[in-house]
Amino acid sequence: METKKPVILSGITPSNKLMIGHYIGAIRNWVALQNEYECFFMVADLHAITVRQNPAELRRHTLDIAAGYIACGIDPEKCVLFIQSHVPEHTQLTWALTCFTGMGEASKMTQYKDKSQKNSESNNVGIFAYPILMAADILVYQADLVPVGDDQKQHLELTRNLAERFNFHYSPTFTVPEPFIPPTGARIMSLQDPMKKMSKSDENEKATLFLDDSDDAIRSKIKRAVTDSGTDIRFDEKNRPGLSNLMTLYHTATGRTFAEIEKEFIGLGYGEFKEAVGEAMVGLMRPIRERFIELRSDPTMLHDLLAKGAFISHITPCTNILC
Ligand code: ATP
Ligand code: LTN
Repeated sequence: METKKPVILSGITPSNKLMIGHYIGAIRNWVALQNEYECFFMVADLHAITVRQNPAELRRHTLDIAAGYIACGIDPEKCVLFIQSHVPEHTQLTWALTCFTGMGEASKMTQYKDKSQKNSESNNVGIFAYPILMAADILVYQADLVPVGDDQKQHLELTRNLAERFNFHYSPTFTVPEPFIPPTGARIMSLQDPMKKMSKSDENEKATLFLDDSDDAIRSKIKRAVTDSGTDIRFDEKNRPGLSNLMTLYHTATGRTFAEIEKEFIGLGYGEFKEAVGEAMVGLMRPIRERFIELRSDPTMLHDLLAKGAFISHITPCTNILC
């Protein structure tokens, strides 16, 4: 008898284009795990509408992200790719879980506190309920593993608590999922302020390496990246966060360890190091960009693939939980 593979669910919010933090913190780990797991990767468009969206732009970013997943190495023959809003079970389960979430525990979410403080005028209940929708995304598929960057750790903890609470009050219903947070690259920092996480929504374009940046833009952003005033190349996240962030990028692109990188640049300065990082990133990102452009030129193919994914996703909770 064929044994059932464990399940992965993850997703990215289409509030802008994909950037290198998504690749390193999330997608490259999805790619590495796609053979051993039954994988569901969604574009989390319902999460994006917690802030006002231009509909045409949201549609464009949604397809961009789906094409980006494939360009980064997700195989649509092996994984189910879909758009969150196309599968109504996510919002149905959200309501049940909302009734299981304490006001106190939802108010404690740091991302909610940050976002509601930043945009106090456009604050809405969706920003508050966002982690409950995320819990429903995961629990509705009985996901065993959720590969995310380190900023999502607290949301995963809430998901686990909700699953355990539900199971305790009723009957064992939900799989309690484990987070998968990579040992390196779980938090890629801004190129302009290494104390801040790199974000797709940063007002300063130079702070973020977008996956569709040209070779010259990549080189220029790395060259202008803010570093400290040291001279030698040494990994020290606490005291030299800017340099250490660039070393993490270089490590991802070349596979070299931090010790090997330090050795490679003995006697050389930041100028030579940044040049090497720029070239390594061009080498990593150019094939992704080229594949992305190719995929994006065929929106019908993407729509068909996502419709098929939504259908499979829609019947999965029925067989797992609801029936
Ligand atoms: P938003 O601000 O629009 O809510 P976000 O950037 O916080 O978005 P997503 O874009 O949905 O969140 O993030 C998708 C995935 O990428 C998550 O797993 C997240 O942890 C990861 N991720 C986002 N930014 C980084 C980063 N700078 N470094 C590593 N991983 C990241
Ligand atoms: N909130 C996540 C995106 C997201 C997600 C999910 C990630 C929405 N639903 C389910 C993993 C599992 C974020 O990174 N901002």
